Amino acid sequence: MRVDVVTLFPELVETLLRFGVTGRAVERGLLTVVTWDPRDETHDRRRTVDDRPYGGGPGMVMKVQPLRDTLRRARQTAEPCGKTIYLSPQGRPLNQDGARELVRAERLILLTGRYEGIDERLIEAEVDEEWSIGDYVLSGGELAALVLIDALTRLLPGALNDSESAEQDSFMDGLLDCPHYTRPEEIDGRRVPAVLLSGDHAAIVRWRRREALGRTWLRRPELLALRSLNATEQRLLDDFIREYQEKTEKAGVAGDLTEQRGV
Ligand code: 9D3
Repeated sequence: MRVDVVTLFPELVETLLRFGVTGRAVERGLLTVVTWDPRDETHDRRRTVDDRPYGGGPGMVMKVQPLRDTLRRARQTAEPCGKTIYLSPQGRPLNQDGARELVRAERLILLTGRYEGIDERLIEAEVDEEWSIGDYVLSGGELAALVLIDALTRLLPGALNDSESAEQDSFMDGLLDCPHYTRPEEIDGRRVPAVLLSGDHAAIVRWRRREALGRTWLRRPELLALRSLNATEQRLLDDFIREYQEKTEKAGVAGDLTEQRGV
């Protein structure tokens, strides 16, 4: 997969991608990232990349001409030119399903903004899709582009090693992870759950699934609503909930326990 990133901070993007899974994917030839700096497409002595907003007010808008010329140049360098994606708070919120959709592309061009953003007509004319990475305020689109590239890279065949891709076990898709433990067996009186020391592999698998379901129910109930549970999972979750309610001394109520949380 080839990703072109249009950014005022090309080094920021390049540096972070040198490490970890993304760095290895680049080494393995699975991922190519090319950066484009709109400042290189300016023609004035000051290399101006921002301009004042029509209507007034504080903040600047990215200057149109350097961005437009940069996009055109990026598209000319390789086939296919791919979709142009603008990272912005107004975009479609990225999640794992979205990442799975986007990774199917052979090539993407990511447009990142600074200041207050880019001219709306540039979005209309040059942008195919607008994506956000969540509802919080960043200082620019570069970190969002890096987050997106990282999520996509993990989905490229061959990017993860065997130990890393075990987590891709589709069974746990859409759920939070179970708790993890390593040595020693006891820390300040806190013991590793006995089942993990039992050597009973089937019991361990059941416990992990139960914990994943239970933690999702407790912390992110809306994720459970997006995912149907099979009979085994429903039983494990009911199990977790019953135990949780005993622990918290809340009386159990008859009926489907899952419905009590409105999911
Ligand atoms: C404080 C400025 N805000 C005025 C109400 C608007 C604003 C402009 C530009 C807020 C953030 C940004 C820069 N953000 C991005 O470029 C961005 C982003 C984000 O801030 N949050 C989540 N996803 C993304 S993708 C790109």
